Amino acid sequence: MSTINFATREINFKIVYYGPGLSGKTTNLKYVYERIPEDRKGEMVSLSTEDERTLFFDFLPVDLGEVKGFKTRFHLYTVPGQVFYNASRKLILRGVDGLVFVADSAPNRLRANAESMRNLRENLAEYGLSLEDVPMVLQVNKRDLSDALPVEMIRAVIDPKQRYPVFESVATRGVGVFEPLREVSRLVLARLATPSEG
Ligand SMILES: Nc1nc2c(ncn2[C@@H]2O[C@H](COP(=O)(O)OP(=O)(O)O)[C@@H](O)[C@H]2O)c(=O)[nH]1
Ligand SMILES: [Mg+2]
Repeated sequence: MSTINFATREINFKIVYYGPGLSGKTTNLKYVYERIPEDRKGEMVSLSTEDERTLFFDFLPVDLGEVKGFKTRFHLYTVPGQVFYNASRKLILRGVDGLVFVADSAPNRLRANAESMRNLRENLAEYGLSLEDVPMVLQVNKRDLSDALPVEMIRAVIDPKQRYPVFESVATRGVGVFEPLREVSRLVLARLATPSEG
């Protein structure tokens, strides 16, 4: 749910990077953060749990401009992927406006991708939301692995109805990192413009 700050004339949007542990969510956020000019971003905040970190920061996109005289500020979050941090994952989804689901191309993570998507659905349900309520894009990461599974095989387990835009990436090299972010931002703004279609 976007929030409006009348004092700064900004609309705030919350984008959450979801997906199984070690799929590359933190790598994505760090890459994006590095690429944003100093004067357009806030601090990168890291909340440490035992061995995984929740990261977030906010920024003002250069290219998305204004909505009805308001600047847009995007808040990007990653969630801890491991099973026992579900309370943190659930909390981070509160007020989410858009999702980037980062899937792992490694063959031994196929099941983890599917489980993470199911977990996402369950956690959204606790807020009375379904996947249809929140714009989402899929980012199939680690395409550089020599044994990377075909994208369609991964999609078959996380998006069998082929509802979501799919992007391939190598987050460690910054390849395909901005495209999914740009698309989910576009979808989130489009929803704001036509809330009745939500
Ligand atoms: N080969 C390869 N490794 C990656 C890629 N993206 C991330 N990694 C590595 O995967 C590991 C987990 O990444 P991380 O961003 O911490 O995953 P997270 O748990 O989803 O936040 C790290 O060692 C990353 O360097 C990628 O595109 N290709
Ligand atoms: Mg991480």
